Amino acid sequence: MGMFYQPEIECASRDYLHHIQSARLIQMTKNCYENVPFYKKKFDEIGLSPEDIHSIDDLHKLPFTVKQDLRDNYPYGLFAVPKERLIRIHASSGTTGKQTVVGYTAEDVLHWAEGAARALVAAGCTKDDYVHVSYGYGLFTGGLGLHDGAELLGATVIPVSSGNTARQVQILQDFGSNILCCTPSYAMFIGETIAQMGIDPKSLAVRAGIFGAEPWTPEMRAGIETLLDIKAHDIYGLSEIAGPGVSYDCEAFNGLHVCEDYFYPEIIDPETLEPLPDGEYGELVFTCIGKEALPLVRYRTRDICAIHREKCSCGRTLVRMSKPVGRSDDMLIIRGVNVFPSQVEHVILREGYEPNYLIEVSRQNNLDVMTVKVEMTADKFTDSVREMEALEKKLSAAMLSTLGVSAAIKLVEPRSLPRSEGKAKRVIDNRHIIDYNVGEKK
Ligand code: DLL
Repeated sequence: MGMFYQPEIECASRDYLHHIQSARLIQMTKNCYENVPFYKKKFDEIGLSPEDIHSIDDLHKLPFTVKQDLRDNYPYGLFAVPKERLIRIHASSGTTGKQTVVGYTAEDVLHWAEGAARALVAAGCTKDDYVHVSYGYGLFTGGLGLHDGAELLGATVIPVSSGNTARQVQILQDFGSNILCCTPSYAMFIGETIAQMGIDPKSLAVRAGIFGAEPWTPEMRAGIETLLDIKAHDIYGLSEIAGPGVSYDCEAFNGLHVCEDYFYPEIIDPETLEPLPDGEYGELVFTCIGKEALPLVRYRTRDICAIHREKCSCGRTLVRMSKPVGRSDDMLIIRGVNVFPSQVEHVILREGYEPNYLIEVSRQNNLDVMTVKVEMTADKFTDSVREMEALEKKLSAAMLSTLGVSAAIKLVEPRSLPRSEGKAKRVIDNRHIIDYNVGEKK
């Protein structure tokens, strides 16, 4: 049996979990009703009073929340605490220019950090280890999430942040990093760089990695484990609920244990919105039963996965979710950054082009590459290669500043992109990492 950060919760009896989940849901419903006008209105509309919630089994009585609700109440409209109680703001991309803004009280950051610490310990991290964090620091939750988790555990954080791969490798070598935290695609890239530099991965002190923020396949896991000679653990999270650490892999690699003492999961059919039985694939929904600042009720993540409740050989009793196999919306994840086609369209229109475009995504050297083909407009048309390149560069810079991730722009002749007779096909994803077939068992 492995190690646990909080065995009293991670290995708790189901009865005990049910008890704390129920108490927290009751408290949360009250908090939402009294402090978030959006929820008061929603509950009133369906005739629901906080007194109708007696246990976690009443969860289905509550209404759903979607990303649009966060956008409509941008930036702080769904917060349930006064400003003075907040200690942190994070954000992630929305479908238009606006970000989804999330806030945390000190308690919220602590519970999130506990989730990240559980993930680290499940990957074999101890307080004597050096934790190398190559997730981006900033509004994105990856960097600070693992950072706080490692500090809470008493390990030593090396807050490298992302980028400059040669420097990452040097730090791995010189600082003796034991646990590597980054996106799986970046782990592959670091692994390849190590090979190219002629470094034997066995000469490094790294034992395990905590990789997430984007979908990755079992094949990729095998590739990373070989290239870096480590154990590759998955970690899942989303800013709206908490960052990394909402769920995590244990040594059984048998699905990700959900921190359901704070983030209660359900699987629903994305069409009918009805709950689905365990083991069936559908949309993952979370209720932040223990969160003070942003207590989202039945938040639809759009991630497609299944939940399993059989006992895990690691000893944890927390339910397990499968790796997300797809999404029920059109969000793309490019090098860990969430990108909606509508954001790309927004930039194209703002820069004076027509909405005739095609987004192509591929994997080169294990890194995602996004190319956006955009049709020239009559007024911008030019024969000069130099002028074309200048236009492409300008549009590319506009994409980078809005999306937070680079996109190569290819201006093409007017009316050269395929027209559709129905729904326009805007995205060609050649990575084939995730399977969009909702409801299919994998
Ligand atoms: O990606 C938080 C995070 C940071 C998780 C670092 C893990 C590690 P967002 O930017 O809000 O938050 O993106 C959340 O990313 O709804 C999933 O679609 C996807 N995602 C996150 N982790 C995984 C994973 C962070 N392990 C969205 N596997 C989620 C597959 C993942 N998809």
